Amino acid sequence: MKYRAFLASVAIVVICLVLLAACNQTKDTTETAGETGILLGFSQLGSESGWRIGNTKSIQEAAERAGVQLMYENAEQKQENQIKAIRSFIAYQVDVIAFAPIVEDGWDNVLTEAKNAGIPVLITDRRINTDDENLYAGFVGSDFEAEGVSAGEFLLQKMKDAEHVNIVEISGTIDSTPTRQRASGFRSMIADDDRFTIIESISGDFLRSKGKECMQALLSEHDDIDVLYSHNDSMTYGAIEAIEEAGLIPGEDIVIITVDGEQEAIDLLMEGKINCVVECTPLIGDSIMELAEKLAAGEEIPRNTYSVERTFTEFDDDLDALPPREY
Ligand code: GYE
Repeated sequence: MKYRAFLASVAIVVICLVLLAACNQTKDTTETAGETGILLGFSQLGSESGWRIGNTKSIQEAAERAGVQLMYENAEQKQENQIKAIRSFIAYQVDVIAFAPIVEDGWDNVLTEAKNAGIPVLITDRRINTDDENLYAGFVGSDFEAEGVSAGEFLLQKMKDAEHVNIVEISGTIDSTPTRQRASGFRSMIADDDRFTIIESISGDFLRSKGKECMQALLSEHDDIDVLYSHNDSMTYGAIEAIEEAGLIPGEDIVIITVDGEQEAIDLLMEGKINCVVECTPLIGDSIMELAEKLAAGEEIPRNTYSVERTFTEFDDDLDALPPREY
């Protein structure tokens, strides 16, 4: 009898210890991984533009709102840094990896490593080029082809009575999705109309300083530029400086089409220095968190989640009434 009582008390002590250990474990996970218990590794490609700064802010604020713990790495414009960051997320065994790929090629190896580690991957903002679509769960961001089409549509409307139109293009980062698709969408609208000629296209890498340098070079080579199509607002600000320094009037002597829709670009549109702003929103933080939560729960997500966007032009009569932009 005494022996049985002894065994019973040992069993009770063991059960108590197990329960205590379990409680502690739950507590640890909550403390280290935010309210939802989700740890998200996010590799941002850099901080090259106002758009990018807005994108980073949107992601950081959304993570906090959602109670998602964010491991954030900025790759300073280098693909190798993004690959390193993704490898560190894998080593850390995060629940979900998200990243904005600077260029399209060269991701297969690191994404295979993530897949082998059983970590789902969400591609944000730009796209990747891969033969194995199973290397990532889905994409969230903008439709850059549609943005290029909108830029072309505006030009057709603006130039409906023109006889001939010489266009220069300042494109974004070479081999990146927005550069490729903003160029092709735009061309698809004007290709069949031989009044339009793209006399030169050069890359300004989405940077304001390079936008200025590119425009200076373009103005020194051509004295017959009618239109500037610039792939982002930052480069456009630089180009406007160059145009003004050359004694020309932006928006009048040279029609300007830009992409992103930062507050500064909308202000310049209202001042008449820009003629068309194609919106591309960086405010995708909440969507990223929603999708990451689903992936962490083992749920399927849509292959593509696109932002809803519009185009602002000099023909609009609601520009004064627009709410302040958040980027
Ligand atoms: O247009 C530009 C930024 O990938 C859509 O990158 C993004 C682009 C955006 O530097 O301003």
